[in-house]
Amino acid sequence: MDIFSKDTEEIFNEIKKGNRIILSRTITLIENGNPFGTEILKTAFHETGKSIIIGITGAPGAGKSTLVDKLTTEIRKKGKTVAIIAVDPTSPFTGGAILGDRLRMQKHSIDDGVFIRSMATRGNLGGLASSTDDVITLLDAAGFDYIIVETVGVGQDEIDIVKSAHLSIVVMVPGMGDDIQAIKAGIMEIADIFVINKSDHPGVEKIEQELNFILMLSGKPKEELPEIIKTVATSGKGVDHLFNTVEKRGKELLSSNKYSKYHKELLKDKLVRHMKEKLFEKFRTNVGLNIEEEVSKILNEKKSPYQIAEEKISSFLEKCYGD
Ligand SMILES: Nc1nc2c(ncn2[C@@H]2O[C@H](COP(=O)(O)OP(=O)(O)OP(=O)(O)O)[C@@H](O)[C@H]2O)c(=O)[nH]1
Ligand SMILES: [Mg+2]
Repeated sequence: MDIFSKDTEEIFNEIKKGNRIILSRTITLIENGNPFGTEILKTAFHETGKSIIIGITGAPGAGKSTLVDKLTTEIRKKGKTVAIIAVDPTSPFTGGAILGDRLRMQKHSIDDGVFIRSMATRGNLGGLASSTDDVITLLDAAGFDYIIVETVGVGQDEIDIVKSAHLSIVVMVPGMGDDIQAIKAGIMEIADIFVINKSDHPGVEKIEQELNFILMLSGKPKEELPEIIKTVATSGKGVDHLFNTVEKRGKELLSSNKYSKYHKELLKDKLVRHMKEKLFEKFRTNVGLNIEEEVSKILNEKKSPYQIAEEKISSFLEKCYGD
């Protein structure tokens, strides 16, 4: 089906009916910054605000996908649907995983209640966090009960992505040593749950102590600190506890006015981000901006970024208003 020959209502209806091909194509449009993707989002938007969005982040190979796979099984047992987005994966969704993992994920991929998608668009002008956020919007409107976003590492993009989740899970593994110090900035404030995965490996107590110590430094009362859950994702040990926590938080969220508060906060971010991006895009095309060229002017012609920014903005405004 040629998606461009349909109107946005028709497309969105297909998506709601569970047409996965149309859903995937729409996600591609959003990823590519195609304006038709935005048109579909405009139609879909009024049906958002119902999904529980879970962000899961951690070092490469920490076991995130294996955990997501196990959580998916638990979610499906409750008859709920789930969409999974693996953002910029270091390897295909099941990671460098053994064949067993791949087979397990295949089980989910033929399940109508599960939708899995990888996104690897780092470097796009709009930014990875921003296109991921729009894809979450679409999946929410599509009617998934849970949306799980898996990201690797803890850079600014990941923090931004995890920020647009209701519940953020940070996965660690024993033997991380000093890494725990390195990741504390930024991620500590946004984590709701810490998972110590691979707790079949030595060094679990050490990492737990370090984590507790760092959390204590925040000065928050104990009940406000994120929970620490130990798991062995491969065998499923501890995953039931993790799922119960996730489900409990999800139910609390949906039954309290917290959801609408969260939703409002996320909307503020979305609105500002969208305006910034649209404005910048207009500006960029209007003045024919070539970032590389401007940077070489700074380096070779002794121009400053401040001067160039001012000049470009003045010329943009002149073109807009003829001042
Ligand atoms: N021993 C042990 N191995 C595990 C555990 N969890 C995951 N693994 C293995 O660790 C490897 C990486 O697991 P993934 O689930 O792909 O990890 P990931 O964090 O998604 O990896 P990337 O997406 O590539 O960053 C696989 O071989 C898993 O089978 C665990 O609890 N214990
Ligand atoms: Mg993975």
